[in-house]
Amino acid sequence: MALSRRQFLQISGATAAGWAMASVCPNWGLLRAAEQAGATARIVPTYCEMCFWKCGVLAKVIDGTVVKLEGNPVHPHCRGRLCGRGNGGIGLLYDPDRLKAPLIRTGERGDGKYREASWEEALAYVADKMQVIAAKYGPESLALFTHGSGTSHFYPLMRAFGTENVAMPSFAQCRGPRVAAYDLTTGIDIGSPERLDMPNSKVVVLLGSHLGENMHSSQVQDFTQAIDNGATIIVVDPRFSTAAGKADHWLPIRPGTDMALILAWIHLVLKNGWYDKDYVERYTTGFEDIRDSFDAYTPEWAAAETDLRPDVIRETGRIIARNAPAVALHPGRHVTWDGNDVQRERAIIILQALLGTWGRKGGIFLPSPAKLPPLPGGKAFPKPKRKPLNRGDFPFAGGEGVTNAVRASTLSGEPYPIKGWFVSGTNLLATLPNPEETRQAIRNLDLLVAVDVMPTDTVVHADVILPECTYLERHDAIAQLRGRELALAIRQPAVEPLYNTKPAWWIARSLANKLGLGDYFPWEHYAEKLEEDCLVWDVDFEELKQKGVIVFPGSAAPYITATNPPRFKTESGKLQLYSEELELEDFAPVPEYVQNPQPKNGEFRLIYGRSPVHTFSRTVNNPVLTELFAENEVWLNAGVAEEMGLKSGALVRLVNQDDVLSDPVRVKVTERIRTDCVYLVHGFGAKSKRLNRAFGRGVSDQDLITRYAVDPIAGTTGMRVNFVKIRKEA
Ligand SMILES: Nc1nc2c(c(=O)[nH]1)N[C@H]1C(S)=C(S)[C@@H](COP(=O)(O)OP(=O)(O)OC[C@H]3O[C@@H](n4cnc5c(=O)[nH]c(N)nc54)[C@H](O)[C@@H]3O)O[C@H]1N2
Ligand SMILES: Nc1nc2c(c(=O)[nH]1)N[C@H]1C(S)=C(S)[C@@H](COP(=O)(O)OP(=O)(O)OC[C@H]3O[C@@H](n4cnc5c(=O)[nH]c(N)nc54)[C@H](O)[C@@H]3O)O[C@H]1N2
Ligand code: SF4
Ligand SMILES: [Mo]
Repeated sequence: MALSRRQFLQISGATAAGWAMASVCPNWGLLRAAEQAGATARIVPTYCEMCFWKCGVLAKVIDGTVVKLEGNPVHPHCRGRLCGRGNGGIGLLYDPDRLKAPLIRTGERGDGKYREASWEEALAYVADKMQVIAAKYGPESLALFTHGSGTSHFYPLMRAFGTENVAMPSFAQCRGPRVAAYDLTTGIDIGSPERLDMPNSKVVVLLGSHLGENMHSSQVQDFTQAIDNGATIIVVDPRFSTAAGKADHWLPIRPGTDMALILAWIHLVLKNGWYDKDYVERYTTGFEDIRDSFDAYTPEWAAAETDLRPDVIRETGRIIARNAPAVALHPGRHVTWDGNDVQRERAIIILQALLGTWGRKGGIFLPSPAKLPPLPGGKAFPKPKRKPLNRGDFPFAGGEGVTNAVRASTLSGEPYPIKGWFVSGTNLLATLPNPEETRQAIRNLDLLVAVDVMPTDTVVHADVILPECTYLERHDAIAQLRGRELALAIRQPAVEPLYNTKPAWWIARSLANKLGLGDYFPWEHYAEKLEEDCLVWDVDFEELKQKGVIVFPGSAAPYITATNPPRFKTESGKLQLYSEELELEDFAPVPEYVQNPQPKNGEFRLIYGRSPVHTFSRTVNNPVLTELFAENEVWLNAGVAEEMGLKSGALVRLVNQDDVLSDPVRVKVTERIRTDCVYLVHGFGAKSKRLNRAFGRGVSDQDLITRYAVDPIAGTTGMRVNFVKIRKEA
């Protein structure tokens, strides 16, 4: 092999090449000149917010300018290696299009007309409108949409104000079904990072989960190590993903049919007695109730659903079972696919359990049992008079809230109206399915506040824009990292905030003061609170500031032993194969197959995923990262393209089942995708003209996602249920 499989996935290698190309970044020259002049850089450890993996960053600062970002070698989430996006954080810091001052809207919502305001005026405006809404409709009529580190500042502000309506796309459009399924089945979350013991696995199974494009630093390193160790890699994906390129078995499944494959694997494990009898006996409940439920799901049956060969299903099932428990069967992260997502996740967990992988080497390791002393609770929040709407009617929606339920109440006014949205760190128009519904909901609002770093599509609809400084310019909560070991990591400023921007803690506290809620933020500067937290935890704050991360030695207990059993937090204390909780709510207690609609003639299912150098819509204007990947293309199967007379680079538009027409987009003709779907990298197609680099580049998958399938158990939205036709552009 000319290029080892390891090199292909290498994180820093590709990034370094990218950086060399990225002449747009002025700081290379600066760094070189400074180094030649003998200047030494100040190193400030912090953690990354280019995505939510929270890698440890060492920021090199010369003369008040951040010149380079490197991975912190002792940080468990990156082990010294940042991904391309992490390195590209400088591009965010010095992006000339950043939000620079508080803005108050002067034109219509969405037309982008604003005037600059002082912080005093902008915050007074927000506080006043919040109080008007509370007086007229009650404080519950204000909702928070949030993603990322701002949550720890704005959540207490909202609760203090009297509303529990908090909703997160990272639940409802992402991990929600997985959270609900693990909660119902094991009572323990699989964690972020997911606790897969890939470096010790003999088999790694990825359903979707396009690792290598989905670029989470330590996870990609673990996957690479599994490959290097000679683990058998099984990748199930309708597209020949980067991970499929490393796989021993690529299963190009018909989209929307993964449940059939998983059920067939369970069928094989049960029929052939390949399950771990001792493990099932000791650690699970309900085996007798489920054992006959999978009889009908034969490989032949699944083959017809999945378009995979029955012998391939059998062979991969056998490989998985033979190598158990050292099997890392990835539950996925973005799992809102088709609306039956909690049940699909349940099926994965049942298979993990039958193979005895939970708590076993090479499977799923156990979280660090180490405990930190609890932080003092602070002043109690008032109890809202009305029931929060953020869970809708979904019994297992979870505390992170269902975005669509809040949007629905904003649209209908039922059971009570939501009149104000406070949006922090999420670009709802690019993130929630059916953006037209989002725009309509926004029209119903009396107040839309956006806290952001960039003038995104959602931000330019806000009445008041509060510009946050970037993660390289601020403090945030200390990250508690619970992987194999317990660790703490600090977010602290590498440089002072540029322009007239402020950290979220300052914005939340200042607003609280204006609202008479200052008691909930009993400190002057957030650094004081971090220091107090460290006192409670008996951690040396100075050491944390200096090292960036403190790992608690001896805090790991990854595998089941006689003295270290798995501590499932279910009613039975065991892993619940059969779910009585689901049964009580009239849901199937054992996962069942539900057929999803398939494309009609001339249609393709719209599927989407990640570019390794972008994070959703948040990096599409980044000067460094756009140099590496400027716009998305639509992947189209080569055979289909030939039939249609389309060549790579041709301009087309996509039109969906509801006649929504995309902007023009270039075709990428490839053998690497099935004939029944087309693929887009998510996040492109920005409409905000204030994003000079991103405006008009690529197309938005979200605009074409007018349909979504709500999971009846968790209220999350499956978004891979849309079909498009291809229209040639003249
Ligand atoms: N570079 C980068 N990395 C990221 C992120 C980012 O924005 N940028 N975001 C992070 C976040 S928050 C998340 S949640 C994760 C998301 O990343 P994943 O959890 O990996 O997301 P998936 O939707 O599982 O993966 C997309 C893959 O699913 C395939 N696919 C589409 N339909 C089907 C199907 O029906 N069956 C199967 N088996 N495969 C299908 C697509 O072809 C694509 O390869 O990525 C994380 N990592
Ligand atoms: N069609 C489709 N929809 C999806 C997905 C998909 O793949 N396809 N992925 C889903 C998934 S997995 C997830 S997790 C969600 C993610 O959804 P979002 O979190 O909404 O993702 P982004 O588009 O990155 O929006 C992040 C926003 O935060 C802003 N921001 C960045 N840094 C900061 C900061 O430091 N402070 C503040 N205040 N703001 C900041 C950015 O400018 C941007 O406006 O989207 C979901 N929606
Ligand atoms: S995976 Fe990349 S973007 Fe995400 S936190 Fe780590 S370095 Fe930052
Ligand atoms: Mo996500």
